[in-house]
Amino acid sequence: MRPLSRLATVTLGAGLALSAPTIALAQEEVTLGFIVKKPEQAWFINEQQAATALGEEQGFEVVRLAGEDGQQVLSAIDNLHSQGAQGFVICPPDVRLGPAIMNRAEQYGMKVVTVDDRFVGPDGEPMETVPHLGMSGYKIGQQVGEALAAEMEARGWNPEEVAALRITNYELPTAKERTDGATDALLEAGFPEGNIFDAPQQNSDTASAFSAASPVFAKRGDYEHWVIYALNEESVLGGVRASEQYGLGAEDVIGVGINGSGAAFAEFSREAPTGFHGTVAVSSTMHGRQTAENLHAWVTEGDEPPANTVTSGTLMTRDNWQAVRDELGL
Ligand code: FCA
Repeated sequence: MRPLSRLATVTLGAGLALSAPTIALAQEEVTLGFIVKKPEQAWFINEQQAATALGEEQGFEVVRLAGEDGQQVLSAIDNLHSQGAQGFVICPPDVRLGPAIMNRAEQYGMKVVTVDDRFVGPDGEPMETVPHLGMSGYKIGQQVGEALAAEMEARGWNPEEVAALRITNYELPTAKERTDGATDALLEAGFPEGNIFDAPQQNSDTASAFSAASPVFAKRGDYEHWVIYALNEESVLGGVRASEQYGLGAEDVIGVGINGSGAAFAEFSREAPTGFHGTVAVSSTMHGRQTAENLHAWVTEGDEPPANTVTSGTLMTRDNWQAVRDELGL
């Protein structure tokens, strides 16, 4: 039952009309939106599919939408309203859109849950009133740094002669937490701070990372060995592709990403190894399913989800990726 038809008009004989509430909310059809910033990326495809699958099991509808910029997000919310949706899960294209998104959602009486990227309020702080589920960014970043240090050691590299390409995205708090965690773990393992070079990316995808990384390799041609890290594996792949353009081979590069999605599986499936050594995998299936479940319980039973849920990761490499994928239900 859609909100517009919630008040059914009952016609009584000679032109008399009565409006009466028809069906109670619990029996109503539930429609939830799932809006993502990068609908073409495997991570987000999987989240949306997992939410849809849960809806099929539990009898509610999930409308999957793209929100690649502020305008598209607001239109997506309007669209959801016209479909009678009671709420949506969102990974916003820019966390500072939080107040505008909440404003629109509240006009329609919709409930909102964020996934992956948490809204930031006008004061620059996370919007604590919007329930969130996302990675434990700093810890997962540390796992990346530890994996890089371990592989450098396994290859017998002298850290003094190794450069680190740190692809950054400081606009996005979870991204900063992740690269900070990786940096701290590298420093802890004795990596020289002066050998870390920044490549600020404009976005969170492979193309923006490639553009950011290329000039760094061009300028630092004196290093033969590189480690590469970023907020996600798509960006690390951009860095690895850029390193290949500068003639660096798989044996000269150690890239470790984050996510454990189709982008990493495709890389691990290549016949010859590349500089993409591994990725810290997190269950996008769980992120999609859990946020949809939380929102559904909120809409139907009034159970407000926890303010902030953080998830953990497992290192996935060419050697174990299929086993980790199965374990995480990916
Ligand atoms: C951010 C990144 C995604 C994924 C997600 C959990 O949104 O852009 O790649 O890592 O966090």
